[in-house]
Amino acid sequence: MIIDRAEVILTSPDRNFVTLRITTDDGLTGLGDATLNGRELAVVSYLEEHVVPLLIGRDAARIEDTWQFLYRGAYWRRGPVTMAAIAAVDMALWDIKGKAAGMPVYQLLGGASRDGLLAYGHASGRDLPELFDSIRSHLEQGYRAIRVQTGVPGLRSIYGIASNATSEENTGVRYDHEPAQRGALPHQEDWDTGAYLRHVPTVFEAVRGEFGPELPLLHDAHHRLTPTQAARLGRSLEPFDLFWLEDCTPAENPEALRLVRGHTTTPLAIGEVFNTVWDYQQIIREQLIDYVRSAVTHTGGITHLRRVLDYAALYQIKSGMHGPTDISPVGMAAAMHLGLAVHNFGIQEYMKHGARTDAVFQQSFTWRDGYLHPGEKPGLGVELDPDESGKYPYVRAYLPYNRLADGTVHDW
Ligand code: KDG
Ligand code: MG
Repeated sequence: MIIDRAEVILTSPDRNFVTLRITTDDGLTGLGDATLNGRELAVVSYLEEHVVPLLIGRDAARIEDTWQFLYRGAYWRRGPVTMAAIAAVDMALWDIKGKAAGMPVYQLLGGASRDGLLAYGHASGRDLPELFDSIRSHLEQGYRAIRVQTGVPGLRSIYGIASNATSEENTGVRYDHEPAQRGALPHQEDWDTGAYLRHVPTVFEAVRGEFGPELPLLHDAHHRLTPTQAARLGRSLEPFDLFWLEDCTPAENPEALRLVRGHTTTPLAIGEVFNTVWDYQQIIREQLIDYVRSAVTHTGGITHLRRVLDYAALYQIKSGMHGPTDISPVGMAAAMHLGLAVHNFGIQEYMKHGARTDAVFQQSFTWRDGYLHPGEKPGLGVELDPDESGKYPYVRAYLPYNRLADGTVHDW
């Protein structure tokens, strides 16, 4: 199992995806996801220029050693570009190991700890009627847990609200199943924390009134609040029994969560922009969070995220792996295998990809009654169709950003 070839495939079926394909001398292939939303070419270059030459001739079976070699050997450690590149290699090697063993990757990780993975979807609307329709549509699709985002009165467009995204044909703004307006230059959105903090509890009160007390509800604050604002939001949402409040404060300041934690029992989730176990070290040790939000794709692959989750398990902290549409079907499959195997699985984010993406990536996972399962194919269970991927060249696309009413750039 010597690595013979490694190629980076950049394709944009419904959005951009960066995929690494490793081929061994005995003809096995493995896929890894290295998609970094809005910065895709940086990872392509990192892989092509700096990682691929190191892989040729290596033993594909030595996953741990390859991880340590790429991480420690680079001297320049951590960061989203490096860790997405390492993640792609790691996933591809697990895929190959599974195929060589004739087993799905979750079996190699210790076997299934459960029958399926509870998943949540993204409901959103500019106002309550639109939001309720979106929640009903998600329930009809089988979701048993729902993230709730709404427009805020007085703000024209807010990230995470699918229905305020207009079509590419009309506006030149690229819109896909991720509820974001993305474009060849970043789209500017507005933000007003006061208006948001006043509005969100009224939304959850209305949702509980309409859908009852049992439906697990989640909310994402997208890193926009100060510690005191986050504490206030967590407290004001307590009567509505959230499954979690996500990314309440910016990721660079882990101490902020001490203040939040000290004032609210609303469960906290964080980490979709974290890359390593060291980003989590303090907040796990101090028990400042309840859920680890990392994607396999952005946290050094299965090998490293497993390490984060095992550490989290010591403190009764569970997984809540990132799974929006910018995680490719390969990254989603890796998350599903890992989530099925670890004991401290919490919930899996799951947004459906578009039809073009599903044609590029042939997948073997199942979605039944609100639960995901990675399937029983050897490896990760995803194959890439080169004819389909070749139809969709890269399209530059940025995430949006925010400004306050006075023109100040606000936290993401
Ligand atoms: O690339 C950024 C998106 O993946 C992110 O904004 C989506 O916050 C998100 C989520 O929770 O899925
Ligand atoms: Mg998020």
